[in-house]
Amino acid sequence: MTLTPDLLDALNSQRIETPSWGYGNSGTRFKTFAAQGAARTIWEKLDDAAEVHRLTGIAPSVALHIPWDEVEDYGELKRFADERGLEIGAINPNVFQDEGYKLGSVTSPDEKTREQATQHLLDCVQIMKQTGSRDLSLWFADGTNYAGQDDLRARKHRMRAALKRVHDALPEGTRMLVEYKLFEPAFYATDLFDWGAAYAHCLAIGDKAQVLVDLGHHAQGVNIEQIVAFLLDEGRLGGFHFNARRYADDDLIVGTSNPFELFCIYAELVSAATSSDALTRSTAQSVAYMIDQSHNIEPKVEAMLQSVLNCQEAYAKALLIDRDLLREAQAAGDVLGAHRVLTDAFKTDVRPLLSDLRAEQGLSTDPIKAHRQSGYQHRVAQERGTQSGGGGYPVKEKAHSV
Ligand code: PSV
Ligand code: MN
Ligand code: MN
Repeated sequence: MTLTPDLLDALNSQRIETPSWGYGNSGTRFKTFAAQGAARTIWEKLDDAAEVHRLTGIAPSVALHIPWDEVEDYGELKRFADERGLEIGAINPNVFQDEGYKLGSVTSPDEKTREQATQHLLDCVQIMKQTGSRDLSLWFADGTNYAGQDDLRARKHRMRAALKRVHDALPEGTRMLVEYKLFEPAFYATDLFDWGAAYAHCLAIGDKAQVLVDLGHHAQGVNIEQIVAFLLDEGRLGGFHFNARRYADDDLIVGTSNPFELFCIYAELVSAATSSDALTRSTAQSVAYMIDQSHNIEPKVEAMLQSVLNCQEAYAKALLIDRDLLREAQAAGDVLGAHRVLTDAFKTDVRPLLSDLRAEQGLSTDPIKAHRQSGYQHRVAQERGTQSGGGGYPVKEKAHSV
């Protein structure tokens, strides 16, 4: 298989954003394992992200989590990122770790708490302006644990009001990505419990609101690629949080337990990007591809490299689908023939192709090997040591994994 100009163009323009919180220590509710050389500050997290980008060439932006990544001067943070060839990606406001959020943040029955949370979201809009970020990425831990604990419709209205207020404060050319999750930390009802709820809010509040699909946030067996296709077609798919899960929101390395799902998702995106429908096409072309993982026992930088490379492989395979043949088989009602067109692409070993791509780009053909040989991990372990806690999620305050 050779790198045709079209393939080369598409693969050259692939982008995957990495999360600051994937570079620091993190854990489950049982324990945070201290990783040697794990980044302790946002500055070190940016250094690690720059290493992932240097080796892969496709991870030039980093998502921030506020206040975990709070700094005095965001202009300085932006300059620091610029110097490393990075951009600041999505801003993720944290409205789930204050004492006051026990009953919810923007949906809390307490008006003062709602105001505090909404104010934090608005502060994050200011941080977007200072860092050049284009996406405000919203995930809420809000929900209830018992039937009758709170009024479900009232909570919906509170969510809508907060989202609307923040939406209307967004600068032109930016957007809000609304993430849903079926459960956890709330166990009876979650305010943004599925894509339909997120979509309904987005439709009601305005054009700058789009849905974010986190692969870990669905019930077992849900067909995520179908949700993706639907939202693309409606012009409301804003972005992804890539990870892999088996049981709940496990936040494992994307493409490890779910390679076929990841491929099918990319297959929908590739198909939508060339759709004859202008809205579907432009939606597909502006999707934010982000990783949301919490590596608990893996070396941080290597885990992130693996994640980015798994996305690159899935995308490359999706680009190889013979679309004409697929359409023919579908039109002829050839059930298994159509399926085989997809699986032929999925089963193709794209590693030689990607190695050629990297050679073209002047990168090392094997980024993981290059990382292992570079001495980076050894150097940061010497410089940063092994810190318990610190960075990433302060786990004792979390209900489960990230
Ligand atoms: C919690 O489930 C979560 O993993 C969400 O996916 C958020 O995107 C992430 O934490 C960061 O706040
Ligand atoms: Mn997420
Ligand atoms: Mn999650």
